[in-house]
Amino acid sequence: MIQRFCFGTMVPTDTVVQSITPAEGPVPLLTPDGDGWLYRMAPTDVVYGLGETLRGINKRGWHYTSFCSDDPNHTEDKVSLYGAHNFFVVDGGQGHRFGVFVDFGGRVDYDIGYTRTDTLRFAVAEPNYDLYLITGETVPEICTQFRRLVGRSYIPPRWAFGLGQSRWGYKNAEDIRAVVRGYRENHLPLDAVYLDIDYMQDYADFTVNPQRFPDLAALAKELKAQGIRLVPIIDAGIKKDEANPVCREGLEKGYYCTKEDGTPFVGAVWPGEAYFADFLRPEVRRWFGRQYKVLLDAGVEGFWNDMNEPAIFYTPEHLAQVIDAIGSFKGRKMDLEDYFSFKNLSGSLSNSMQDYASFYHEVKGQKVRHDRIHNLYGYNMTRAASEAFAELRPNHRTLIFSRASCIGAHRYGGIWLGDNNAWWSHLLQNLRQMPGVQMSGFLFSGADLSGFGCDTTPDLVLRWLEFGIFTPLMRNHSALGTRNQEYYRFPEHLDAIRRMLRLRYALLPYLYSEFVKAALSDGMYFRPLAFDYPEDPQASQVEDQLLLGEGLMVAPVTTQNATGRYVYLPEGMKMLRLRSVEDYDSCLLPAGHHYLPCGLNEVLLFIRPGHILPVASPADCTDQLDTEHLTLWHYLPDGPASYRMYTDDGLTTDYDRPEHWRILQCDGE
Ligand code: MIG
Repeated sequence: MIQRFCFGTMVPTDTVVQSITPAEGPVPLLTPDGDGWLYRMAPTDVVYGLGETLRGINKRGWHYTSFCSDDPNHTEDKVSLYGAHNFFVVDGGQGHRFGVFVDFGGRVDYDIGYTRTDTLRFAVAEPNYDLYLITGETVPEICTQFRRLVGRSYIPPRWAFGLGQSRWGYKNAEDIRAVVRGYRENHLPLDAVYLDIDYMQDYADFTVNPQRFPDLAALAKELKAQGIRLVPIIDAGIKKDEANPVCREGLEKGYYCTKEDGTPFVGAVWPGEAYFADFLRPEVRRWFGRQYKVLLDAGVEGFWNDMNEPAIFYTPEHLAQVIDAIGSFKGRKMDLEDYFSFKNLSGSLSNSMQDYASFYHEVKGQKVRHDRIHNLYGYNMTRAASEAFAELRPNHRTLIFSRASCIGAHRYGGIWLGDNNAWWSHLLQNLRQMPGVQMSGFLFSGADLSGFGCDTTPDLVLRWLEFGIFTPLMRNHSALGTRNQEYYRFPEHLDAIRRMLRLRYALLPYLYSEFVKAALSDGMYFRPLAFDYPEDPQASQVEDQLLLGEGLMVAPVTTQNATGRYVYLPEGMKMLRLRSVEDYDSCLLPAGHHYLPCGLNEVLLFIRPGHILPVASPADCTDQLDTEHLTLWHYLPDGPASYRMYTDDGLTTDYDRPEHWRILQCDGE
């Protein structure tokens, strides 16, 4: 059951798609407490959700803030990342399970047993929001009710499930060709190469640098012939340059966010001083979205939207203040206090609350200050692109995923988890972040494999890949200046890497089917163990394994130098220890704890009883995948069963046609 409680007059978020009559009277389960709500947790209560946040699958024991933030240092002390996902579920066992969704575009703070171990408290920045309380028998059922409330998740084209190679630093067409050669010459599968900001002319959106990429359309065509797509980045800020027709049109039509005095707001990002389109207005979304056409016309079929929290390096006003303040230290004798405030001055420039409170949007005719709807910005940038794709290429899927997001954006695109580091702890963090983002509807998601920042190591590349082959978005991406980490750069592990990549492609019939099932049924592709084994108290303790689709469990090794790991099995399963799709050993394991050896070139995969896994022959790209001739892996202790497999052209949007489903029978022999 879903109950809706309305407070004040909220700025519309367009997140909820069902109309629910507001309930009267007190909110059950929660106690009002000033600007927020309290819930007293029992010692065994587990809290799931809050989307893209750090720390555990169980969110207890820390505090979190929903306020989309560009912070490239994902350390344990941080409270916000790029997404703002205000949905969580309290699992207090049978009869004590409920979900909460705060429908609000501004800041929300959560204290989940941080101040007091037994107390959950959340507070909303202003008294204008809708609160949804969802009760149900099981956690998955509560999550599904929530997802119905907010609408069906985005489904990307099938090729987006292939490997993508990215790096901030590919400068020109030759760099891109070299990457493709590196993959193809080494017989490594690949479906996409990403273009980071250097493809643009002076970092201006919707331009292509003619020296570096003299003929993007020809390049796209040349790569497509090898089964590879180009995926360019689009940044939120529009370069301030009146010679640029896009910039000029936005100015003429008054499409940019404005300052108090009504003039366009300017903030500096990669293109230098930039304007920020007011994506909350439908006509602005339509205008911005249509700009993607110039790249679509060049044969591009996918995009990633960046810097849309929005990230702002500085504003001219704030910069002038800081320069003045720094200047005031000249000739003065500094005491320590002065020294520290001096030192902090330049650091205070980026992504500052002062700047976020200095510009305005127009929402349904009303002037609204940015910080009140901050979390809707990236959401509506992605929506702009997605709405335009639907118009420009009707019935066609275009890949789009974003850095900033808010629930609602899950209908329009996927997300990636932003600037992680090449740290073992971030491999584990990647796993732990998946259930939260999936609960919020972002099924198409994944982290930068091998790590974005810092120099990676060959063993981390391989171990991260051994988890990455299961994530819907599988993209290797790295920052400027870090060690090169394309999969062909590690001769020592080339064979193992090739086998792992080929394994991903072989598993695609299952991975793609389970993804589409999750999208069409408002379910989850990745789930914590306790979602399916609610009666097992051990299951909720597991923070380093996930259920994948209906029939599998994954348990990656996330520790450097480990040659195996402990795995918890809530029930007996068949374990596959895979070196490749052709080379593996398997055994039946009873429920309980097991220490399982797993060499650097191996991955552990568990088939749940009664389940079947269709496996294809590996291919060099998704377009070449043969989904007709399949091998069925299975664990059928109770006799024959069948698998419902989803296949379609991978490109059009009529997902609901019954002929897309095939029933694969298996007698268990
Ligand atoms: O300020 O475009 O998260 O993936 O490579 C950094 C350069 C801007 C941040 C993104 C990252 C991307 C980088 N961008």
